[in-house]
Amino acid sequence: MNKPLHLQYAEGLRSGDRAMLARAITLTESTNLEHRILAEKILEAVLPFTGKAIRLGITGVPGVGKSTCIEQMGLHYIQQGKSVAVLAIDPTSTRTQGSILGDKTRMTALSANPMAFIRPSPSTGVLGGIGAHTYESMLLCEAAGFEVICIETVGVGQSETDVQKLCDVFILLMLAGAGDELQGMKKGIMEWVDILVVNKADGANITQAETAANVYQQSLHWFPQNLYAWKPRAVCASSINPDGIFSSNTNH
Ligand SMILES: Nc1nc2c(ncn2[C@@H]2O[C@H](COP(=O)(O)OP(=O)(O)OP(=O)(O)O)[C@@H](O)[C@H]2O)c(=O)[nH]1
Ligand SMILES: [Mg+2]
Repeated sequence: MNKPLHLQYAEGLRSGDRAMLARAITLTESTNLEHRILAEKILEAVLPFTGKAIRLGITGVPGVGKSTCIEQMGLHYIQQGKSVAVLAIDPTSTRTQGSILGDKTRMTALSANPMAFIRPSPSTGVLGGIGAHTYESMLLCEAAGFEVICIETVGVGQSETDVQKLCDVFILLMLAGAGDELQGMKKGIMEWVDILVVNKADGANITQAETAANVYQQSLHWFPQNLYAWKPRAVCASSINPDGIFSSNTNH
């Protein structure tokens, strides 16, 4: 007799079957009741195998360099022998439109790497909102053995509030000299930040970026330490440069 479908999925996931993982994520995003029931059964079956990944939330306004930064970080982790899953939440619209293709193509090196899995997700039309299905997708990736999970969101909506709760480390990308302090971000986002990155600190931008990082570091002092006594930090980075994220001049 065939195994129940949810156990077939669970086994497929555990054996690292990417197509099965992608299909399971699609089930969690579905508004169809049967799909949802199947998704819940799959999640229940794989739950003991979740919770071991490093969970990173990366946010910032469109174009700040989130995908580029994730690609560099992802490749860095892969070099250290860790597998990386990226869940990119597309704020623009449903699956057929928006920047989904852009995200995929921007992370070309990462998406071509067998140690990586990149999954763009819609932020609208999903049952339970972004928090619910992103959390479930993250658990599925963990069950499939991914050791680092990066969640990319645009820092302007409700999704960040949810995403930062799901993550071990919440990273906010900013640009130097882009005018308004928080660049159209949701108010209060600074309270959740673990690492504030002034990105694009390269070329003629370096000095300005360093000044901005200092200013942000000052303002971060005003926020209370989190539960783990981690002091939020503001650093500079250049995501287009492979050494621009982990080099010593970023103090990171
Ligand atoms: N000079 C410079 N350019 C960068 C850096 N990081 C990203 N870029 C460029 O900025 C543009 C946008 O980068 P993305 O990584 O796609 O930005 P994003 O925040 O993911 O954008 P959305 O997904 O549309 O919100 C691209 O042309 C990148 O090459 C950086 O550190 N320095
Ligand atoms: Mg992006």
